[in-house]
Amino acid sequence: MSSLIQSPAWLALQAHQKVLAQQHLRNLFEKNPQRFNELSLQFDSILLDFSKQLIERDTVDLLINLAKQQQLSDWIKRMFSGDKINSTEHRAALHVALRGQDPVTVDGVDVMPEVRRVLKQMEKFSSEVQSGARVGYSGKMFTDIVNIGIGGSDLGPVMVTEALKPYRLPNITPHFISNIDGTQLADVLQHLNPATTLFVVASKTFTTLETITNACSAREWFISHGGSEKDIAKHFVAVSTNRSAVENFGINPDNMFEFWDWVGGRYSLWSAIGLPIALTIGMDHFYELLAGAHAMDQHFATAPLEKNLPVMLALVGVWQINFLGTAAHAILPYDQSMHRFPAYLQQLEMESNGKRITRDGEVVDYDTGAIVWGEPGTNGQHAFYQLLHQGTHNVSADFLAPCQSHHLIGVHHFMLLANFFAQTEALMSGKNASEVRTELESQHMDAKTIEQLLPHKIFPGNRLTTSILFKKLNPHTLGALIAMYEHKVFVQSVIWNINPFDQWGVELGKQLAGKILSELEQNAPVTSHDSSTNGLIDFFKSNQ
Ligand code: G6Q
Repeated sequence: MSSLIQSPAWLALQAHQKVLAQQHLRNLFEKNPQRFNELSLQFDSILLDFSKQLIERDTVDLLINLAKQQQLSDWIKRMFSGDKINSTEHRAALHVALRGQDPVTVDGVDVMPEVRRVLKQMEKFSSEVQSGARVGYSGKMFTDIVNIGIGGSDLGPVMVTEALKPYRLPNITPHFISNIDGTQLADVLQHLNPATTLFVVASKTFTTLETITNACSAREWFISHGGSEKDIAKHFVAVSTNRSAVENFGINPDNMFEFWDWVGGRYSLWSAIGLPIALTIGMDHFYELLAGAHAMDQHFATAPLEKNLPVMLALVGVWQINFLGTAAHAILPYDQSMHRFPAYLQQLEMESNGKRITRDGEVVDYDTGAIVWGEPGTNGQHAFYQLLHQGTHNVSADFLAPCQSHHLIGVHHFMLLANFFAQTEALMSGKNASEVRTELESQHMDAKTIEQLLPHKIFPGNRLTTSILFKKLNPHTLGALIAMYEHKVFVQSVIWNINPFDQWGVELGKQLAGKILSELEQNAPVTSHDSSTNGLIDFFKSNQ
């Protein structure tokens, strides 16, 4: 058994769970009218309410003890000071420096002058594109930005440019090509004019198969649709840590925006990977996004653990996963513009904490990261909420919503939020047999039909949700929300003693396909794999 699950703080939580598991949230709310005040926190315009979790004040104290036992405060300091806490890759994890001001050193060198240099380069470039000082080969202004990247070099910019649509500048539209499936490339390019299209090839390594293949195909399309070799310098820029690979690809290094190995892919939207964001919403708004994240960083680094939003969000998650057996976690934004937020957090959480080996190289004997998925409300209500209300699996959920909408159309926003509040209340309280019976009797239903329907209409309740409300989805608030989740993931990794900053599972995928690609190109039947893989490859080849 690991020292974690034998530790005093862990055992105390296990004992506490046995008592609390007998309780129903509905009774906890009835017993304590102060529950919301005691179990919710605010920072800036963000309210975090975890009173609809199966938690009491004692639970918070016990979870804080666990965080202290795992030396959380030291780990936070280590991350902020540029320690190489990504131990398997011997790297710092310094995304906080990208939105910070204070000097931070890696290998004895202050990284901040470089951070500021690239921000200035992005500022100059994006303002030149937006003002028309930098134009395409025909002298016309750029109207379309195509970001070619995948995973961490795609999901952040996609999510942010969608979420901040109300802040988009007129006459510039972002597009994203990530999948190796040529369908996406064809779909995006068919509507574009090469003379007014700017390509951003975004890859930390500049070796990722999907991105390099898509970038080569985009270059061919550009040349075959009116551009020439010499125009490539005007229309293709790169964001990468790998200068020589960028040059080999044929992009002028003057058109390269650099970042550094201490920026993890899924933590990189704050770096030059955010260039499509700056091009789309303007650098001022990009700076506001950074400022929002920085404000959350400061809060995370300085607030007491029990008043700290990322810490409490993380500890509630640990409580759900390790003590209440809840493996699945839904992200449910009641804001259509946040429709890619669940996908973004899916990568952040599952790639960071989907680990089974501790920092000491041992196999864990407790659960780690949750299975994360989600859809915007109210769409999800008409799809998968059924399982949340009446299914057999334990599922927890974060509900997120802005108090103010950017689109004041009739009663839409009130109806949206009415659904948010109704769902979280219903998931918490459920509907018992006597309530269902009263409801059916009021519909003048006969006794036999009532008895038949009754079990189907009962809702057990006690379903765990956290509500996150914020004033308005602007760049500052979005920055703070993203940073809150980044730090949540980090806190959980500290509790579980795992490294959240590597991703060997992703690296495996990058190696495997290369070998099979050459087999697909040969005619002979394949025999080098298991019978299923051989059979599938041969079926594919015989159907070409
Ligand atoms: C993120 C992951 C992964 C990565 C992509 C793209 O943290 O490492 O999603 O971002 O595989 O990698 P490149 O940016 O190197 O092309």
